[in-house]
Amino acid sequence: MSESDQKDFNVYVQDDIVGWVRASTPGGSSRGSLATQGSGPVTITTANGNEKACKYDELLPVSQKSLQGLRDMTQLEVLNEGAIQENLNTRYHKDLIYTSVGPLLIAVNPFKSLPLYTPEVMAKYATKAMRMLEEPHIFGTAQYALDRLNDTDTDQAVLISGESGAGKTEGTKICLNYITQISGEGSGEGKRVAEKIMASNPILEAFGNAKTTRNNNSSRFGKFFEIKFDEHDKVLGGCILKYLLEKSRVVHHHTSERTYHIFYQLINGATAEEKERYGIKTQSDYYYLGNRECTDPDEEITGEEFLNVRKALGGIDVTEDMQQQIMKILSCILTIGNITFAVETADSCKIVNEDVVQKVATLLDVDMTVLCKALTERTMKGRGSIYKISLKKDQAEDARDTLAKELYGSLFDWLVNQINAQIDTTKGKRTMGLLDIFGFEVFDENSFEQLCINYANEKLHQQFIEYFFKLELGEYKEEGIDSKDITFKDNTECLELLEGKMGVLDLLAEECRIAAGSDGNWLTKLAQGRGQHPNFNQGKFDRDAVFRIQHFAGEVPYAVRGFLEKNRDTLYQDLQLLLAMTKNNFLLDVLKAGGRCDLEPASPKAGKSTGRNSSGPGTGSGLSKMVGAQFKQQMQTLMLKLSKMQRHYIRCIKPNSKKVADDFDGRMVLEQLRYSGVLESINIRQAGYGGRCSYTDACMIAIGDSALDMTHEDQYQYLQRIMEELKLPTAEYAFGKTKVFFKQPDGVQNFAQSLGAMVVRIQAVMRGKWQRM
Ligand code: AD9
Ligand code: MG
Repeated sequence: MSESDQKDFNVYVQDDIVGWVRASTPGGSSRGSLATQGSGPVTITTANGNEKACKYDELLPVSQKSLQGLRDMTQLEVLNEGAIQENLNTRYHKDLIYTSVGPLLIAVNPFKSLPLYTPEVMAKYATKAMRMLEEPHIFGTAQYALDRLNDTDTDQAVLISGESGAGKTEGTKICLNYITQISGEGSGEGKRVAEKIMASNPILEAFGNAKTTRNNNSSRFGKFFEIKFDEHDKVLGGCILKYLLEKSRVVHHHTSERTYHIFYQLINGATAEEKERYGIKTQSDYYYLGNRECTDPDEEITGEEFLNVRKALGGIDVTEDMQQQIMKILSCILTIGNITFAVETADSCKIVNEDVVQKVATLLDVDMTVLCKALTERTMKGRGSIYKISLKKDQAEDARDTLAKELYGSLFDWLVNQINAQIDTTKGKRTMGLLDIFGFEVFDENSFEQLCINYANEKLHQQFIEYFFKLELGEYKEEGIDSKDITFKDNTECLELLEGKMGVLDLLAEECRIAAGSDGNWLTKLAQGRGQHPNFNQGKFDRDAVFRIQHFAGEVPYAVRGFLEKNRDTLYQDLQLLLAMTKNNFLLDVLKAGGRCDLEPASPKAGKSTGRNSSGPGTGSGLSKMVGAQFKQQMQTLMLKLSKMQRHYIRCIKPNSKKVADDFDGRMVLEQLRYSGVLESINIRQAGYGGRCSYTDACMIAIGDSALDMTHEDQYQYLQRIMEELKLPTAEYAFGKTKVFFKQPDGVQNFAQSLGAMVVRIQAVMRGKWQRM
């Protein structure tokens, strides 16, 4: 490789290939040849003959090895975003969807079925020696975590992240399947639990997933699956923690999206008798299903899917009787959506279709008159008195939708509890966690849900940074290795803005406690208190007010409208009391699971009363859970848990937005690599030392067990002489206090292999020359 204009341009030239145009230039990055020379603007001719204008300093050196598609990208001779994208691209087109970057696994969604998960492949990764030689694989990561569980007695966590449709849930299932197959057999109990854990998947997907524009099977909640092992490393039990189910989808979805799969499964799969019993109609009869027939063949749901879900429910001991009750609740939710209201006076409304309300009352097993009142009136508490106000049409519609969302949210919680009751154990000795949680999101319009999701991603990113960077630097420091040039981007400032004292979430909770609180007032306070924060950008202050937050993955504009209501998640007392009146014990159990069984009048749960909130329409008669505060608490608990675990990261990448096979959109991939911190982790690995081992281990490789008899000083002397003999450039290695560090040592998983290669050289040296040393 010749180098040209190195001094000025830092661009490699081989033949006519000069480098990369950065992805930020229109069209994304691509290999190209230089059409014009110069220090300023130049023209690049790309492989497909197109010409691109760019600046010389926008060019990046090309990697020749990236065209080979290396398994571990830390071995690329040039590590930059172009090389990484090309390496992934090369592998993707060979159906090699897994690639490592040191300890990190990147998984590119193939959007097609590959023979990668057969029992034969599984068996290969279950053997340590074999695994080292195999291609990177999610089984490899799962097995490595299992090995660490055995060897170190430390709880392990596999953290799977990526944007919607990138393959997190599929990846989680593949991991779960592997773990339960490898560690689930043996005792009868282990097998039983493993089966139940696997049965939970179709249930969670039916009730928690829906078709969105980005993913036909999008999970609308986050989950952390904990698998517990006994002292023989066999699966003993487990537990699912769920985060933020998107309840609003029950009552509203975009026309090109759908609500939860279970509703369509019910309609297509219930028997004629069940349909008759619970008044189940067809898709076009329900407002919550968009009042439309299924026209897209992709969307067709067969009755068989419902049978599968029912079978899975049976697998976690949801009896036939309970299943009937679940169908009744689902039918009730759909029927609730069909209740309509008409304006009566400026301040009141009336129910248009009482026959529908009657059906709902029957399905809920409550009194029809009480139901009508709960939908059209609200009980308020004033200074010492209780009175009723009429609801306007839109308020009544809100009350109706809240009822539906509440029932569905509680049903989902009940199902999770039911799964947990079947698999939970107090006996587990060690734990392996699997996290499948929403990736960073930015839409045209971003609301409270995106704020929570992006906050969760900031928390995870912080741990990721800590794991990769702070540990890395910490080790250099401990070993006395110079690391002054190694820097990394930290996101503590953004987190401080979001979760810190009087930060975004604090101020939101504060505003929600005020009866006259409003989205606009919250924004004003936010701008007053946090206007100077480097990650806060004040946007518009009009009706569609927005503010912007600079997240680690980019700036996101949030539209403030609806934040307070979503954060309060209030179930008004009238509706609570109505539900409490049901004669249906199963429904009562479900409501309890949803945490709405506290029927003391008007006692906001999370939002401790400030005395200001007892009379207004905002929170006056509701049970407020303060979603944001709860989520913050959940995240903090999760992070604490994860911080005590050894973590393994899998970054899922969506190769194109069309959701099709064999289509690699380089620009989209790069964006995700940047969001997920992969580029940063590569930078630090390249800047530092990729591999290391203790003096003792290094000596043992060379002379076997007799190394154990050597003093530390002798080991150091010995290794120094070997390095000299091998004529390794001094920039290639460094001696720490207890370890020797290698600049290009191939990442942790290939470490042993590369040492093996070194041994051959060391032994050759020793055979010939050691005597003379
Ligand atoms: V979301 O945030 O829940 O919307 P996920 O979970 O990241 O998203 P999911 O796992 O559901 O994405 O994957 C989306 C689709 O990609 C799946 O339905 C499959 O059709 C496809 N997929 C994902 N991973 C694989 C795989 N390893 N092999 C084949 C896959 N297809
Ligand atoms: Mg998912």
